[in-house]
Amino acid sequence: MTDQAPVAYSGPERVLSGVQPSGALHLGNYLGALVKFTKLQHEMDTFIFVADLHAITVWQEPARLADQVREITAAYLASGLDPEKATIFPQSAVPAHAELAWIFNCVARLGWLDRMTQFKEKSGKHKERSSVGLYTYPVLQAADILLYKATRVPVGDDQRQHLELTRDIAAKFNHDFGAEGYFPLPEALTQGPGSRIMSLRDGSAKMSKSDPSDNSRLNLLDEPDLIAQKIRKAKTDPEPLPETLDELKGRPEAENLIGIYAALDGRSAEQVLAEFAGQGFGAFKPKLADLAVARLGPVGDQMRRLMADPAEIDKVLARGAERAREAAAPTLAEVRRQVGFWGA
Ligand code: AQP
Repeated sequence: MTDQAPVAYSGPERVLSGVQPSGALHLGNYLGALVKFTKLQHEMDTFIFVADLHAITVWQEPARLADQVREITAAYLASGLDPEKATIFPQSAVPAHAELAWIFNCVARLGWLDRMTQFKEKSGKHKERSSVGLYTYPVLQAADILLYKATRVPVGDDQRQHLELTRDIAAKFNHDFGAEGYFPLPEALTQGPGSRIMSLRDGSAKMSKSDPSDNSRLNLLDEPDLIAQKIRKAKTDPEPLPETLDELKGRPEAENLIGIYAALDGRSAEQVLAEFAGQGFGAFKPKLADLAVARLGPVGDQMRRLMADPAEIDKVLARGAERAREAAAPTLAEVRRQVGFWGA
């Protein structure tokens, strides 16, 4: 170990992210992740995986898992990811993720993981019954990212703390193994109006796949009637919409619906308020429903078309897995050498 100042990473910019095949994709996943992936693929080398190793940190029905992987892939393609531009692959098809995660388990400190709020939320009151995988989930996430030396990670706001942990692991690995500048310290791309979509039933809770109430979320595969019905039933308050964002403070449900409108329409929340100020939710909700149906309807339709031909999806995944294995191999070989493994 040395006391010299860290050397900055000087490799190319690369994007990496993924979504777990652990249930129906919703508007939060779409705006917080998928839309960003699609944009970034035109700007730099992009790796997007289906996080099946992460998904099994909680029980997944074995007979359904492969189909769930195909469904997420269909959502990627329907959102505009192009397999000629982005490398799209199942995480479990690249064993180097798990191997690097083990090495990082030996770099990360227990105290770092003890601070992770997502584990606390997901394990709830029965921490001792959670899988060990759920606890070390963010270490696997660090391996996913650093295996490809990704510098940009488009994720929802809820992942910010995990990205900080990835940076800590990268810095400690670089320092401990005398490999300053070897791993980049990746940046979480959490900006943008869609980065924190809240439940339609409770403006203080994240829209989430695991919320028991289906009315809390808009799923990408919901039919137009259901989308409109869920928006009609969304919790609100009796006040009309104000002119400024400041006046929305303390009205989480109203703030969320304005944020959703803005994100779906590619506008700022201020611009949306300028249009609807003074109006009540009776006027605003039908407009929001029309917009949501216009944006999500075609994505759902395209997903259904793609899912009708699983063999085509499998071809995309197999090609992507081959490319990902090739990209991952040099990093893992170098890390094995840095750690000092026999034969490396
Ligand atoms: N509500 C959200 N708003 C914005 N972004 C969100 N993401 C998730 N929920 C929201 C982002 O979607 C990406 C994929 O998420 P994931 O499936 O890998 O994990 P997750 O965060 O656990 O997703 P869910 O839907 O909330 O599932 P559960 O119910 O299991 O917790 C990530 O980039 C995430 O930030």
